[in-house]
Amino acid sequence: MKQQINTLLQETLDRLAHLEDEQELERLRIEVLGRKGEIARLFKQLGGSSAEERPALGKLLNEARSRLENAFQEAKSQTTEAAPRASRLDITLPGRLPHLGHLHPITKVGMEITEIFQRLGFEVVEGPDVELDYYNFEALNIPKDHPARDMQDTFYVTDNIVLRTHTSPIQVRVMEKQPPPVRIIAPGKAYRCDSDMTHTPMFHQVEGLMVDRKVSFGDLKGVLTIFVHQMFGPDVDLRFRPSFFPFTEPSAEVDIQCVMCRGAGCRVCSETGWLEILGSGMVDPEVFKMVGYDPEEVTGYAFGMGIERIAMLKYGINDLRLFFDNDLRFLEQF
Ligand code: 2U9
Repeated sequence: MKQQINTLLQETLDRLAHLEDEQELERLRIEVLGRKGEIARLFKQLGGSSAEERPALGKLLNEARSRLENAFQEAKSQTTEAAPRASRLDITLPGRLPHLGHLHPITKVGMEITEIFQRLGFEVVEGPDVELDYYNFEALNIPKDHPARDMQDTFYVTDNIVLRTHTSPIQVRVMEKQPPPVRIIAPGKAYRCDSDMTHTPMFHQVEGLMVDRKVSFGDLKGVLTIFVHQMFGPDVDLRFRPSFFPFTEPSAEVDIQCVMCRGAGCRVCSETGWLEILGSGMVDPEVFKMVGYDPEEVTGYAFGMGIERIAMLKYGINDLRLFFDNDLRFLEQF
């Protein structure tokens, strides 16, 4: 009987090592460890052995049973772990392509604007988003009681530090550092405490500045006309409409023919046929005095535009919030 126990143990372990699947494993378990299996049969047989032999044989049989139980347990855990993984893997499937991103439409339009001016000889300059009150307001001829300084419009960090409300302080810093001539383009973020359908607390601007002897309003009109034609197409009409800014005199806003109705009048242009795209003007002599330039010697023009607005008009987007939602269904169209 001892021989039978050892043979059963050895043969079963051997068969376990060569099993194909979980069903075969279960069949073998029932055959060996089941209620009417080989081990049960040997326990029955134990009753027929002599009283001297029985304790040793019983011990041997118990050990064989627990070794087999462990071996079956081990084999089962291996097949359940391995099988689903193997059946899930189809090596003939094509691989997944990595998702390629691209620049944000605001970044792209900002680059497109600055590149047009770079081709006209303007140099790109950047500056800090957190600014001194002096560079953001004082040096730009915006006095202490000017409405643009209202707590409602400006994010104050301290009494004399603000989040810049426009990128104009960049131009002030450049003029303070270098003598004329100056021909620069200043792109960047601007911040205003304003949030509704058409305003976000952070938005993007591109501003330009040209200073030299004998720079005229005619030069400003020429450069902005080239810009509009390169940005919106050579057939798009534009007009200069008188306006006011504390840092330019005279000042003008530029309108383009409505991109939706081509000037016929529609809801987008409030039936006027025109859309405002930027502000501009001749640099106020007071601004030149602040940076140490002689307004009798030099003149200059400046302009500024919101990138979100230009992007909305160029691509016919009617909701500003789309730029900030990060919804890939929108972003993937650019
Ligand atoms: C210096 C001198 C003059 C920059 C200018 C505007 C007109 C203008 C607005 C357009 C839409 C801001 O984004 S917006 O809300 N900008 O209308 N900006 S002239 O003039 C300067 C700048 C710097 C030293």
